[in-house]
Formats: sequence, structure tokens, C-alpha cells
Amino acid sequence: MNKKVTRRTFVKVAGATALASTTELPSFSSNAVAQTGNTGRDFPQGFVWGTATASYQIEGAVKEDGRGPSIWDTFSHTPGKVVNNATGDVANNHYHLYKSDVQLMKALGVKAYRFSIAWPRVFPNGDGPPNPKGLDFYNRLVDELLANGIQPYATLYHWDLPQSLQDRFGGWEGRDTANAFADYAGYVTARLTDRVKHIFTINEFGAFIEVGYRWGIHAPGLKLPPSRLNQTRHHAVLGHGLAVQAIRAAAKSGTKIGLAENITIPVPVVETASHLAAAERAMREMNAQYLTVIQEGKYTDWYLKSAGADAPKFTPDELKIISSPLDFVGINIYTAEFVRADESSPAGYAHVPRPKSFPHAPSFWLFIVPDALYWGSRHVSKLWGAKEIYITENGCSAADEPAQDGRVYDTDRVQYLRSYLTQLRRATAEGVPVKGYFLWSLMDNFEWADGYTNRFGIHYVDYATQKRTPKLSADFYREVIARNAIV
Ligand code: GBH
Repeated sequence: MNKKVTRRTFVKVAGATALASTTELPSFSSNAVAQTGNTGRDFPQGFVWGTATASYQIEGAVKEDGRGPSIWDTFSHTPGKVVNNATGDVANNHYHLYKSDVQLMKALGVKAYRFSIAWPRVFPNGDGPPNPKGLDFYNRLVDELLANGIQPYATLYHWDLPQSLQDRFGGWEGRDTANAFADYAGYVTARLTDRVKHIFTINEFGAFIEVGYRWGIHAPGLKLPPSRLNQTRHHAVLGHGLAVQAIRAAAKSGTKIGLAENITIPVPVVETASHLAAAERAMREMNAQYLTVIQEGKYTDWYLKSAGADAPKFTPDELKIISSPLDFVGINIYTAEFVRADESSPAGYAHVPRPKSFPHAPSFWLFIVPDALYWGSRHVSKLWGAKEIYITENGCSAADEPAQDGRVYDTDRVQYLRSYLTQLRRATAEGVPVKGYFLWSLMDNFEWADGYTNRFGIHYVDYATQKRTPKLSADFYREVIARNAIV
């Protein structure tokens, strides 16, 4: 049964919004929406609605309370690497504004919040002596969330690698970084899992390795040749596996462990049996170096064959570690690829080229494919039998600008979310075990190499004043959560 939003909760919610964002704007919430009915739009009972952020993108306070430098401090301070040479030095100043940011979440009605822990706050050099003041921030944040009825979901690595590990071991190119990651994971787990019940090891191997070590567009800004790149990929999944073991050993009972991967999603170009079979083959191959080896404990024959002499060096024992069993699989979904059946191709599928006219968000890579949510979660459950899946990120950039009346009418984002959620609902209605959804992002923030020029938030951030204003999409999302249904 969906909870009806009464006049009373509406007033309470609107009041909390005003308080949190210091805006006097009335909410878009309206009982009129309910009159359209929710037939075929509801989500399973207990579905976990949340929002997500990451440490370097929002925290600021990069030199406070003993935090060590990360590769993103170094990278963003290198002229020419980030649009307008923006840095995360201040970002959303969330380190100091976390209490009012929790109130933004409370006003939305989210049940859960996915944030990441900055490794260099906890271990300023990546390994060696810990900095208790660093972990204290997350203790405060977790307590604040729980006091407001919001479940904390913590990610251990969202790209802010301690600079010292880059300097000494070449970052993830060195196996020592994988070992250090496991030690850090165990340390944090022992101290947070009395309150944090969901831990994610690593956010998006497929992004930080490819963009940071292959294309050089993200920190650490390297363009490694294929053999070294494959070894780096291998050490990242190994770090994940070692961390899973360290977390299991240190966690309080009831802790669930997973990851958050931005899988490449093949959508069958037409939904016939042969294209669908091709898409399932493509799913394994397109994710061979990351989620596939984590789920299957082996690299696909096709990957090893095509890598040839550049294939990573590994032992059977490492493959076992990499595929340590998980409690859930988190997938970050923004976009997808199209594939078709092709018996003549040795891989058993063909990639369908994307026409120039394919619509995308302001981020050039964010092609709008709502079906991604359906196929992404379905592939993960069908191919690997995942029993618990979370959509750990989904959202879009938009050219948000406050209108004359101070509101941000991001109807494009609302449309994006509504069509994506419709496809997610298709999955849950078919029994794909998706347990929750984390909208990226709670608020505009430091969008990596794009600096502050691309806004993904459902709250608008004025960086000069740090004022947060709910966008139309925040009102949309609040209604979705309140009704547990698409509105
Ligand atoms: C997520 O990545 C991240 O987890 C999150 O931190 C980020 O804010 C959010 O998306 C929105 O971007 O510059 O040509 O190399 C999503 C997957 C992988 C998409 C890296 C952008 C960079 C393209 N991203 N990719 S390029």
C-alpha cells in the first residue's frame, strides 16, 4: 500500500525544505497528482529510495583535521586539467554544512544516503598511522543521518586516492595499493559497522581506471600502454577482493558488502530472442575486466585472447580473492550501448553504431537510454544470479539556471528520471531483485574534469553563497518517495 501524502505531511515537508535551503519558495508537491492514480506505477514495498554523493565532489576542507593530499588535489591544481582550473578545495563545503545537508535529505523523505569516505582523511599517507580525526567526521555524519531516520550506505573508494600511494606505488598500478586498500577497509569497517550496514568497496572501476590510467583525463592523468593498463585493472579488482575479505573479518554482524560498478550495458536493439542472447554475451565481454571477473572468478577467454601478450599476470589464488562472494551488487547507470546478433563475429554479437542525432544530456557521454535501467539490472540478475541489486547511481546533467522567480525548472531532468524509473519499474515488476535506487546527486557538485560547469543535482547550489535550492526534480522525487510510485 502506498502511503498517501496528507496535507499535514505536506506542510511539514515544505517547512523542512525552507529551513534547510533557506528558501521561501513553495513546494511543487500537490495532492492533485494523486488523482491521476498509480496503476502500474508502484514499486515493491520497502523499496529503498536514496540519494548519492562522493567525498571529493562535495566536502571541501581539504587541509582540515589532518587530511592528507589525494591524487585529485594534485590533479585539479595542475593547470589545464579541469575546466576553469576548478578544484575541490571548497566544493560544497559539506564538511561544515553536513547537518543542513542532512536536513535537505530529510525534506526529500529519502530512506538512505550513499556517501563516500575520503581515504586520505583516515590514512593521510594511504597506509601507516591512521588519523582518528578523519574518521570522526564520518562518525558525526553517520550519527546525524541515523538521528534523522536515514540509513547510511558508505563507499570506501570514490577516486580520491592518497597521493602518497601514487608516489610510492604508482597508485593502482602497484599491488601494494591493493593491500593498503584492504587494511584501510578493515580499519573503517571495524569502527563504523555498528551503525553502517551497507558497505561498498570501490566506485566504478570502469571509470577511474579507464579515464585516469588510459585516457589521462582524470587523476592520476596517465596514459598507460596496454600491458600496464591491464595489470592496473587487475590490481584494482584484486584490491576490491582483498577489501571484501578484510571487511568480512572486521564487520559487526548484519553488515552487507558490495560494490558500485558502472557496467557497460548492452541493450538488444530489437527485443527478439536472438538479439537478447547477443546482448547477454556482450554483457559478459564488455565488462570482462571488472564485474565479470568479480562474479565469475575468471577472465573471459575472449578478453585473454584479444589481450594476447598484454594480458594481466595473475594467479588462481588471486582470482579466488577477486571473486569473494558479495551480498549485493550495486550498479551505477546513466547510459547504454545497442547490440545485435551477429553469428559471423567470434564474440557472437555486434555493436550497433550510434547515429549523430542520438539525444544526450549536456555531458557529451550521457546518451539518454531509459532502457538501461531495465537491461542493466536484468543482465546482472540473469547472468550472475545476484539476489540483491541496488541502483547506486542514476541521474543526469542539465543546463540548470534559476528563473526570474528563483526556481529551477529542470523539466528535462524530471523527464529523464520519469522515463528511467519507468524502466526500473518494469524490472521490479518482472521480479528482478532491485532493492533500492540512489539518485545522483543530492546536489550540484564538483563534476571531476568538468569542474563546476556540469550540474547533476536535484538541489541547485550557488557556489558563491553555498545556498542550496530544491529544483523541480527535487519536488518530483519527493512525491515518488512519498507514494513509492512513479508520478
Ligand atoms: C559517475 O560516473 C561518477 O560515479 C560520479 O562521481 C559522477 O559525478 C557522475 O557519474 C556524473 O558524471 O571525460 O570522456 O573520459 C559515471 C560514468 C565515467 C561517465 C567517466 C563519464 C568520463 C568521460 N562516467 N566518464 S571522459
